[in-house]
Amino acid sequence: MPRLVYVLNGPNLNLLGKRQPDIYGRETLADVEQDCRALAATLGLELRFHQSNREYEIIDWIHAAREAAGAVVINPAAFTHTSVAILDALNAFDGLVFEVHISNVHKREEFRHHSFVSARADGVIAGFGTEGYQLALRRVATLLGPQ
Ligand code: DHK
Repeated sequence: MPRLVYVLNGPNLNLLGKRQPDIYGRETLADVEQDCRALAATLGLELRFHQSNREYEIIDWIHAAREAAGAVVINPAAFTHTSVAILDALNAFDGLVFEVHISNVHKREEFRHHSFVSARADGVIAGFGTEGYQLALRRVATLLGPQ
């Protein structure tokens, strides 16, 4: 399987580090990307790292991953709880899918307890802060095997 991984981030994550830092922490998305790229280099993974507030862009990136990537690591943010369209796109992708939430969504409002994406995900990480992205990348590397 290709060692290319799409790391996709949904709405409002562009404000990471500034919005509700008590819940999401003080690291920015640029910090997360930097940490992911440093780790990916040690794991022999190539990354495409994206964020959008628009559902269709996330769907288009998942479609692009179909042809090229071995895994998608996705924090769909609020689309987690609403988007059948992102679930359908992920169902059209044959590689590994890991769902990441920075916060522990199960400890929060009830509307955050349901995820459409979990029906497709090979694993779900919630409540590990931004470290969750790195845990997901480590799992991808484990499952893809040595370079
Ligand atoms: C991020 C969001 O923006 C919320 O809409 C989700 C998720 C939780 C997170 O914890 O990363 O409910």
